[in-house]
Amino acid sequence: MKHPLAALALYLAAPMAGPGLAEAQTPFRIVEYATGLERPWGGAFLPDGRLLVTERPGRLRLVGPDGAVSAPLTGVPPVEARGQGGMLDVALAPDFATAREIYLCHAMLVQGGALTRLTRARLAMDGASLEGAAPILDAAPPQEQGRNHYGCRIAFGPDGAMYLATGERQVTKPRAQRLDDLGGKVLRLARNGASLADNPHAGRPGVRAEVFTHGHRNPQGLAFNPWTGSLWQAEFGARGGDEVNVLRPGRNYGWPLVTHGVDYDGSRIGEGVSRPDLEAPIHVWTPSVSPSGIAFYTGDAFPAWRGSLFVAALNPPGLLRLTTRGDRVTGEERLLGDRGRLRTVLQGPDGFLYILTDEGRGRILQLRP
Ligand SMILES: [Ca+2]
Repeated sequence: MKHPLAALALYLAAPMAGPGLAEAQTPFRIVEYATGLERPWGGAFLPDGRLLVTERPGRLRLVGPDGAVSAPLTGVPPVEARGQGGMLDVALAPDFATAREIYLCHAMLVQGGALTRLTRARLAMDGASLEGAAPILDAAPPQEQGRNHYGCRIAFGPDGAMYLATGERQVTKPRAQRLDDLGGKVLRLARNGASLADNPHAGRPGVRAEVFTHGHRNPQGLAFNPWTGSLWQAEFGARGGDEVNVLRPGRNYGWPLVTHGVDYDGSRIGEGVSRPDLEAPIHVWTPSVSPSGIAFYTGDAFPAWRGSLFVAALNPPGLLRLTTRGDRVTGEERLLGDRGRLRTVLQGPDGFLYILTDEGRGRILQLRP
């Protein structure tokens, strides 16, 4: 599965612009950086430049700077790989260079059903295996029915805390509004998966103290804005109503009480699009784009893109570039509409963008000037 860059076709980008959408302003090339990955979902660059990437059926691999894909790592925990579940996100501890610690978010089958699980492990020095993989948090309660909406994105904050987005598991019972339930939330955690003493609901009886924000449907995008320090999040609505939110501690983001979308059969959900006591999204997509992973661009390779939030969209496929000012979205450009379903976007240490495609024969695309 070795793919030397020299042997790869280079494409001149000619993104199609839909009605009312801006043409691509910044020229870039698309390089097929790596291939042969089955439904890659999440990734993290190691300090040595290699990319640790998950495959949804339950694997982890390392992709070298030359695009060579390693054999699956050993010591990886089992996952529940049905429906939208599987091995989903991976993140490095902030002190990875010395601690070798990584975090995995994945679906897991336990007594009572399936849930979103956070697992901690160490990456062996040779990069071929995980050591000591152990679960540190289950987004309880598990659910017998359904294998969708796990959420499952991990982000570390400038405050040193670990944040985990969990889905509401697509049930009629509104889990997202229950504070004794870890589904449909963004959680704020210590490195061992425990809640932090200064969490917004700490010490409240009957409430899970891990909860940072609630009222989320299926959040798969989570990234700190490096300029404002705020935590940005993207989540799927039902039919329409996909959202970008700026998360404030203890706030309620509304699902399923308010949404800009409707149900898949066209029926109304909840009470309308907004309510004064519920947080409104800062950006909404109707019709849906199915936003998964997000990344702020801070690199030097594309100076015109600095300050943008990139969003990998599954359906219709594309890479969305949101221009921002402070904690606001000021514009949107749609790129890569013809490259298949896009699962997530990462900024590489070289300032290039790396995009994981959601395909059985999945690829990593590299955008470079
Ligand atoms: Ca909302």
